[in-house]
Amino acid sequence: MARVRPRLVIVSNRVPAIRAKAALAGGLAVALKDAVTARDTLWLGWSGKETESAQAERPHTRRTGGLTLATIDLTHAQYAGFYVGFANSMLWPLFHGRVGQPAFHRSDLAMYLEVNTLYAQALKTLLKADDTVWVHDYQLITCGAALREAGVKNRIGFFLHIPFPPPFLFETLPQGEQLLRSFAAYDVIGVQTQDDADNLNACLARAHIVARAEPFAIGIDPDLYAKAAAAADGSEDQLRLEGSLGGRALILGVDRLDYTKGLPERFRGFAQLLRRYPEHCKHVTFLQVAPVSRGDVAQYRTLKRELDGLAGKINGEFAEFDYVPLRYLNTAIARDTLAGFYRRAAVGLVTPLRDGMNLVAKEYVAAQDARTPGALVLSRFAGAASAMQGALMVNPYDPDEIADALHAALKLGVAERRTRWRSMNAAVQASTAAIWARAFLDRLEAE
Ligand code: ADQ
Repeated sequence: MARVRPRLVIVSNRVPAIRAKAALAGGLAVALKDAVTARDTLWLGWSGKETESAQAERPHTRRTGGLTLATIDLTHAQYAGFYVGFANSMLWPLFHGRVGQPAFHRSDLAMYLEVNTLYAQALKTLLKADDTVWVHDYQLITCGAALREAGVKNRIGFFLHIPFPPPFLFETLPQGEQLLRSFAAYDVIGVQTQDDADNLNACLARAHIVARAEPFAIGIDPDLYAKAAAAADGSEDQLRLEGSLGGRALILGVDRLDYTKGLPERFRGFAQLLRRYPEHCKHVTFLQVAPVSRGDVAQYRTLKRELDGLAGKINGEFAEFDYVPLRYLNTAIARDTLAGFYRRAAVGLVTPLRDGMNLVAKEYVAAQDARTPGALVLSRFAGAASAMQGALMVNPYDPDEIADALHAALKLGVAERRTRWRSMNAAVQASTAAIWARAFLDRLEAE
């Protein structure tokens, strides 16, 4: 008989949005959908609201079906120091290996620790003795240690969605040992890849901490994408896209506007394609969808200005009165529409300078038509790269390499595209979101 699982408690920076009919929306929510719907779940996160005083002692709760959402508010100072400061101006660039970019302030670290403790205190007021607790991502590394300090004895797991840097980089983090020590609070530590596990374990070993990280590669729900992509055929958006392309091949990029995603490098690579392989001019359109994210962090605003300039420059150089080579949008696109766009694209272009996994690469593969699949050009620095043997792999720092790969991708015959796609699709199917969540929770709840 199947074991009755204890309640699942998820802690992440934000709680998921609930759409109509209690469907979960958002990346992490989609990844955890199976786990959340299969059992009673409590999910704690920040409400998105800034208040005069923090109210961790009294999280707001809201129940929809078997899911309870609990939220806490943060003060403006907490949001600025914890989220904008330490999490996104220090840990995010450092963990992605952006040498020179991280900005450290002791006051931000203090606020990070304070807010992690706040999450722990809020959770403690709601926690039952046999709950399984799963903490997510770089914003909440020390939450487990704060829970232990508050006397919590439950099983607690942690999953890091972004890469973990090698020791020589991690050691540049002032007081980094404090962060390392807090990993010891967790019963299971999950990271995306073996390289991340090796890096974190090397740091832990150097600091004489016994905890060990293991890889659990996150994935998507491929059936969802395949169905949405097939259903998009003939939809109004699809027809509009088709009409606007006028039979041209489509190269598609989809990312949050983030300096880890290699967007200027990608734009330069596309420009090199048009420069070095002029036969593609007027025959190819590059659509880059990049909604603004973390607009309150200075580096993101700088990046946006750079991309605005580059997009104008490229179109200025290569456009004709009836042809615009680069279409650059700062809006998000609904998932079902996006799935149809992936399917229409001859090339999916994914060029992060470093990425924990990169779900866009997997979504692109899942959305293809098996008879006429497109090709994927993928950075070797995405966590997804090791399993994607069928992709055309690039080092995104070299625009000429991107140009060569785009040229090769546009020239591939259908037989070779099918062979490459079959191997990539097998990888996407072998490592889905549901498999990821089950593997992690089985490990955490193993007796
Ligand atoms: P992200 O850095 O956000 O995730 P990614 O894995 O690519 O990167 O996921 C982005 C998600 O947002 C995808 O599901 C994508 O479809 C969606 N998205 C992006 N741009 C969009 C747009 N313009 N319109 C609509 N949807 C859009 C972090 C880590 C990754 C890791 C994931 C999951 O940085 O490395 O893969 O978490 O662990």
